[in-house]
Amino acid sequence: MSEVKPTLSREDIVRLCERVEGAQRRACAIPKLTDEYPAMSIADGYAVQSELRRRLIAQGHRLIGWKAGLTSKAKMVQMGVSVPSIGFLTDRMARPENSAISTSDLVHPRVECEVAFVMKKALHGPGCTRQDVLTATDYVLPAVEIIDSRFAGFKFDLPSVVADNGSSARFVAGGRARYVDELDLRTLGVVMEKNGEIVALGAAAAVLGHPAEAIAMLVNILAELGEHLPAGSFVMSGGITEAIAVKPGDCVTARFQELGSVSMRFVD
Ligand code: OOG
Ligand code: MG
Repeated sequence: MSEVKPTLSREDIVRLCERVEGAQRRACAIPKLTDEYPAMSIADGYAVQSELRRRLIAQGHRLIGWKAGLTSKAKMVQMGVSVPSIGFLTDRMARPENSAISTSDLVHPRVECEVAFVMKKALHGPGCTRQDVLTATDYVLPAVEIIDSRFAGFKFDLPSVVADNGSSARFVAGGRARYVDELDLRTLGVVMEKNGEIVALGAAAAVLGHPAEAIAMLVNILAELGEHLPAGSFVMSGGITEAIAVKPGDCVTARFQELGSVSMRFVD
């Protein structure tokens, strides 16, 4: 994020936040925000996201962590956006392993495999490094994120997707938790299966060379927003492969080397 200060007025930020919040609640697609506000900046996107976070917390949602997004080449190519971003995660987005996940409250869900970090120490940017992240990490575990852009056709630009909280919708963490010093997080392989067929595969180095790099990036963006990463946070480092569309009836299993697997099925 180069420009920290929003360019839009407070009224416009609130208006855009209400639009995104309504689309999330009703699970209906809306045009990307830059159609009406072509000059909207990335900082404006984060101002809308921060307002959304404030409102959800005021409604009783609990902030449990953060996510990095657009951190792999596969994701950047798929979405046509070349800059990583961050979003927040709440307790209401979490789903248990092996559960049935409803799609009736989602627009056009997609799944992606991610390495999740659980922090034992707080991290503050700027200047946070991969090594700082590894030292502050309690353990890692495998996760599947279910993203759901609120924008028509799953098409957006960076300011719009940041305002939409990085398409965050649901996530499932599980498998086997491991300490980072027992693993090589670069060569860690992942295979995603849908209905028994392999639909995507990759290695975690696809995420900025090393997934801890994505967490460092996230901490440094948090610093620009005047925030930090508290101890105990659950943080997803970004999709390793492109995201895969799912519909009711689909069963998904993500198999991670060393970390076990995470499964779920999708229902109406
Ligand atoms: C934006 C969210 C990106 C990831 O892991 O890269 C993301 C999107 O693709 O809709 O969560
Ligand atoms: Mg993701």
